[in-house]
Amino acid sequence: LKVAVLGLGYIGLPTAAVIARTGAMVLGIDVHQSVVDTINAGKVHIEEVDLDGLVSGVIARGTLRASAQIEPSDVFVIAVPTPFGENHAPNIGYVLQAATTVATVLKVGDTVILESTSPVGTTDKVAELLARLRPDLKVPGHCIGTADLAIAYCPERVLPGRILVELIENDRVVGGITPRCARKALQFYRRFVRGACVTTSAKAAEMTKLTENAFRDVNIAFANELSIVADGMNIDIWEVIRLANRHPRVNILSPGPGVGGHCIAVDPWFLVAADREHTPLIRTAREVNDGKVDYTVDRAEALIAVLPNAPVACLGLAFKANIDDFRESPALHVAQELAARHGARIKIVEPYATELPDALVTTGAQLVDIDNAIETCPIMIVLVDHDVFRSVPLAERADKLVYDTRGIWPDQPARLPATTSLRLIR
Ligand code: SAJ
Repeated sequence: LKVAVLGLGYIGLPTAAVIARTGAMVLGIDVHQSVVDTINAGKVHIEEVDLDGLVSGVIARGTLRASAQIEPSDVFVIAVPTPFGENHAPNIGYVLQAATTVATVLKVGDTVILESTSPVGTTDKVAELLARLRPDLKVPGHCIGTADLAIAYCPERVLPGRILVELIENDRVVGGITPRCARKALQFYRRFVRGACVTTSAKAAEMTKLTENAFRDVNIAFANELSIVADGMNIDIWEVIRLANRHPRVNILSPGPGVGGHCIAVDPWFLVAADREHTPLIRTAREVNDGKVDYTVDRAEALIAVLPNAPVACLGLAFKANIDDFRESPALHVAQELAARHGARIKIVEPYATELPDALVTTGAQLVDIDNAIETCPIMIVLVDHDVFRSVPLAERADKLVYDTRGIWPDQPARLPATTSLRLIR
């Protein structure tokens, strides 16, 4: 079996490597020559647990190869970005560009699968485009009788940090332009997926993916909203959530400094863009989560003002715990804002960074390790729940003024500085 994977990013590269491990001959395509060269040298350009060993192994075995040029294959997997543009309108330009590339080498019997998170109807647009570019082929949905191709949508649902495990173990939803397309794509996923593979229509599969991430966003927004209400009433939100979650049918997620990453903070907008009138809840959730960043900055400011001139430790820049991904990170936004205002007073601790991102360098803020922060900073703002922060014992922080946006230190004594109207800060 020959497989081409278009887009060698956080999803495409692990997917290509996992397929190559099954013995299929995989060609990874990327428009960036530097990415192609890195992979062909057996190296990786992204951090993901165990990915480096897997990629160097399949490159050495010759089952994975990268190129900027498409070649004829049996299965094409499109895993390119779908960002949003103005007014949060989804941009499927990269998907259509990838489909145009695929069209140049398509032949009878091939399967084209879209994995990128996409607005509902995108797979239909891909089919339309292929029908237009290749009038010599019978394209499903655009022909009478048996089609020459199978076209399907199968969203990835892997969690960064667990991608290689989840690629194999998660259930997959396989949506075909026709039921026959879905069954053909299913055979492909059965090669490497141990979870259940369920077939449906392409449109239902597209909406399923958006629904999953919107579900999480709405639920995190609920937690974030509650945390602000609790702050106003001087109540420990973490205790309230722990207590409420003892109810057998309640499972509240964790508040934080906002929602980051390139999925949960983006995908709900695709649903809003599809039907603005009927999505007030999903839109509001997005606004609540985005607004939590500014709220966090304001609360951090109030704490910083208690000890003028004292060094302030900002713990974490990543968008979530135990990863080195800073894209769309609320922690990074908060740290940047505080550093812009307080310069060298701000010390950043980020075990997953070797140097500060550019926007922080110019502020005079410094990157330090956790030991240095504990020694020198009487104020600590927890922005990411990295394990290394979680394990700092009470003895090392009991006398600090702490704003713990992630609830990692439930034993932190509340301190109410007499000099301000500041409420309880944990
Ligand atoms: N977060 C909270 N509170 C929580 C959980 C998360 O504030 O209780 C924050 C995180 O700190 C982070 C953001 O939300 O800033 C998103 O993190 P996440 O771990 O919830 O999700 P992602 O973005 O790493 O991955 C999500 C996953 N989707 C779901 O869990 C429904 C993953 O399965 C998807 O494959 C991925 O999006 C994607 O690519 O769409």
